[in-house]
Amino acid sequence: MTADPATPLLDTVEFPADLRRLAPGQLPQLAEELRAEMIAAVGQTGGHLGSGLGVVELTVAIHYVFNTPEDRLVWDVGHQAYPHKIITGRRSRIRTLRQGGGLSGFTKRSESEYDPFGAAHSSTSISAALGFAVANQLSGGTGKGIAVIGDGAMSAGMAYEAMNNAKQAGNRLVVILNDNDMSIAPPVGGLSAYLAKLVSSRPFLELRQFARRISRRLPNVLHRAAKRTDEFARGMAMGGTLFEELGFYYVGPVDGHNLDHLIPVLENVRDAVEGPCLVHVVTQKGKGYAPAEAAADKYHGVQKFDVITGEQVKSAPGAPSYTGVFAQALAAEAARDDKICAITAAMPSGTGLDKFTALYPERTFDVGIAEQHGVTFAAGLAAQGMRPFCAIYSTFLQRAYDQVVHDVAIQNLPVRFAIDRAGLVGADGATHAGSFDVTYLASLPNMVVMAAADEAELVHMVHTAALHDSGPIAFRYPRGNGTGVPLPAVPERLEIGKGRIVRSGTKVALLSLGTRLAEALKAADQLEARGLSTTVADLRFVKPLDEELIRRLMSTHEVIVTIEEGAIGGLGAHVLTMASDEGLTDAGLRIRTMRLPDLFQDHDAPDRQYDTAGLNAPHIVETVLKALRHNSAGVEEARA
Ligand SMILES: Cc1ncc(C[n+]2csc(CCOP(=O)(O)OP(=O)(O)O)c2C)c(N)n1
Repeated sequence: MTADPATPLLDTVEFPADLRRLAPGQLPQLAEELRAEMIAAVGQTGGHLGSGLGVVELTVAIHYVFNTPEDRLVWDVGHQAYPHKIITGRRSRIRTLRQGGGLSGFTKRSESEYDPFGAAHSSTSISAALGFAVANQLSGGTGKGIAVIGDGAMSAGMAYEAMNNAKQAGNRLVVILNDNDMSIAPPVGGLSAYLAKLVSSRPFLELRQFARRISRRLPNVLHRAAKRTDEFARGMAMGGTLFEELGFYYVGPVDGHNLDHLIPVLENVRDAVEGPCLVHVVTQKGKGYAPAEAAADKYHGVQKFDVITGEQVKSAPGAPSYTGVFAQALAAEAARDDKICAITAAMPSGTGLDKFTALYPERTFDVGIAEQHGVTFAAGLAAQGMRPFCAIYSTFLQRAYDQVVHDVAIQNLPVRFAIDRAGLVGADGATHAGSFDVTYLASLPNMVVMAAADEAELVHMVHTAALHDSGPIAFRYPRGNGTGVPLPAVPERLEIGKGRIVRSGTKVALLSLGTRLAEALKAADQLEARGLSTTVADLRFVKPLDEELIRRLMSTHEVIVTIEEGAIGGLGAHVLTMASDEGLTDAGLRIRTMRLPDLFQDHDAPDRQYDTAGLNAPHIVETVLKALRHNSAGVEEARA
């Protein structure tokens, strides 16, 4: 295709079919335009930057060579898929990324047929691509399953579980290992050292070398002996790769920014390889944008930024973040107790543990993207007398649920769970929301579950957890900044299972768990203004529940409303169960529960998310008025 030199090539490419009409020689220019478009868009929206920049050429090459969407392309995590979105019909909406009603920051099935599988949690791509490949095999479809997985994501056990089963897919499965030698932070562990060795011990693969190897792989009886000799020789020379041992044909390393190498290698993988194939592509995170190249970890995810300077928009100085307060409080505990140690699953900066590592490197463990291992590792540490804090986001702890139940709770081991990003998470959307931790933890025998109402409470909870040796204990706190309350100079040890009255009244009792307390207090002001005397309690614990306090409030108030930032099955369920077990509802007590709605809430601005969820002060007032059968003017209606 010859384009008008004045027209950017990217303007001629709305879908991969347009891309495939270009000559190979035009692809580098297209890649540069795609990179510039992505930088400009993320400058306006914020979001994931470094990972997408690193796969611009790879994105172009995959769509050029493979027959997407019939070939099912699965991006692991999906945070690197912005260039993919731009050339799969979504360029006109790319500046809506992560905004309410706009494009998701990850792949999403409902967005495009080019996103055959949604993601955001890592290391699922090989399993999903294998599913596509095998389904096609069974139904006679011709499409392949293609997984693009990063070296960080490759540290999770699930990737190996999938590879262990891959043989059945034959050559319908292609795994592209995108090795940029970075997770969000520098990668950890034996696998990353192994990949580095592979890359340094072999020259980048070019078509010529690949073709030589492929010819030896052809299924020709005459070549079998030679093939065996070749494999033997390769094994002797550089060791059979781990991936070969798992049944993959290993190709690489390939320079992931050189389209002259990438395209022919992928074409050969598409056409000539017999079994499942793993292409090891080496890329640079942040490629082509100097500030991101210079600090790949800082530009993994960004705020809006100035494209010329790379400077990110700073949020107004305000209260410290919950994450920062947690890290500081934990460091203070570790200073007085050398048994305290901390575990993160590849999120040292996200959990604040980077600061802890700086002080106590020998007591911090980054286990890689391996939440399951992290939890059982903590259980082992606890069983041997250490006091481990597992700092894992609510959403990622879901992956380690069996370990929480089987390895920690059943054995009643004192593992401390610091659960960050509990509740709604704004632009990261449904996949990252911490909606379920109270439900899945407070149903477990032995488990203590707390929720911090503000950052001062968080400090008390870290202290309480540090001193709690009799079994597992968890505390949850949200994304973002605290309320600005002063932090305690000396942390308090909270009495397990005891809440506190924050404001006393006589008619309505609002039972709050966690940071909706501020809205409950606002609602109490508005109810008082209507002449409805309101008590506000911060329960602090959902398990064990402060039954004595709740019983007292139930016997002295007309309406009880529970408020929490979690799904059904949390505080509301525990309070209702207690009330009905004790027959407290028999006398006509009105109990209402306010919680997250029964839906996966899309990405949006946090305040709008709370409005959608119905968890702001006006919703609380409305709920109370309805329960009292008042009309909106506050006048009591006749009871039915
Ligand atoms: C189960 C799970 N744990 C943690 C994360 C948070 N996370 C998002 S991207 C990422 C790093 C991924 O590294 P890699 O696969 O190498 O991709 P890159 O960003 O380097 O392209 C992590 C830890 C996640 N998405 N899923």
